[in-house]
Amino acid sequence: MDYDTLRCEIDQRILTITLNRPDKLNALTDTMLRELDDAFSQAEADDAIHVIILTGAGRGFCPGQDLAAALAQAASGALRYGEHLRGLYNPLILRMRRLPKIIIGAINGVAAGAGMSLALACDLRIAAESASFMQAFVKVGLVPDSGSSWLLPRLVGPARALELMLSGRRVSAQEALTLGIVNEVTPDTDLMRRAVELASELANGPTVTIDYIKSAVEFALDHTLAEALDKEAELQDLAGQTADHIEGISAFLEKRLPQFRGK
Ligand code: LHQ
Repeated sequence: MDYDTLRCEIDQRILTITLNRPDKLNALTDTMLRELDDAFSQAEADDAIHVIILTGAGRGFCPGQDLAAALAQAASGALRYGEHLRGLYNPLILRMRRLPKIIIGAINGVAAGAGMSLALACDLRIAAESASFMQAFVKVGLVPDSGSSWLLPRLVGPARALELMLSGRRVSAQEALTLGIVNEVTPDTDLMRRAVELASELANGPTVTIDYIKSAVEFALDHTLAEALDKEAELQDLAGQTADHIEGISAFLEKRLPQFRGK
């Protein structure tokens, strides 16, 4: 995985994708969006990758769409935003949500606009103490996009989501923890160590089942209880046929730690 705007490293079944335009706090360009989509697509196909960490180089996570590029496109009339979103952002967000592997956002700095959406599209978020979150769209006269209108209310409830969207204010990592936007906050210097520790736990777990758990929650969020019960039964049927399930029960009965193999 060799890219212009990303750094990708694979170690111990963990792929770390680092957004890499630190001078612009990793603002999203068309190239970066295409490269991100490609990296996630390759991660999906690669059996050697069990968990993905998404982070940013330098002091920012991602401040959203590169506004200079957006202005150039808008001024030239070359591309309407709707077309831009449908062509590049929306497929990426859907790919992340549908990817049968856990994505951990290691939020190292400010996540604003579509950069916050990108953070929200991860399955779990660990934030550095100095990280922050902004629904910055309103500040530039735009509506929340790239999934924010769907993802944020589900995390914090509609009233809090609206308040953040209407004010565009900056939310600290600590407040994000209280609101339920992030799972945990670490000292800045500990962020990647903790993200890798969590990723390792997951990568060494029953990964097939872990992927089913992700898809069960994703499914339940926009289906009825009856449909979710049926989905649980379908997925439990599959989980019950994995070698890791047999290993989990055997380890319990033999009073030892399980050795999961992701099968
Ligand atoms: C940037 C950006 C940026 C370019 C910092 N672009 N350069 C819209 C259109 C189409 C389709 C898709 O979706 C969207 C939705 C969006 O995502 S709209 C964008 C929403 N985001 C924003 O409005 C955030 C804009 N950025 C800021 O408000 C600030 O930069 C924050 C609060 C994030 C950080 O502030 P500071 O820590 O004070 O850093 P800074 O402002 O000095 O930025 C550092 C550099 O990064 C600077 O470049 P320079 O060459 O002057 O040093 C900024 O221009 C650049 N940068 N965000 N989105």
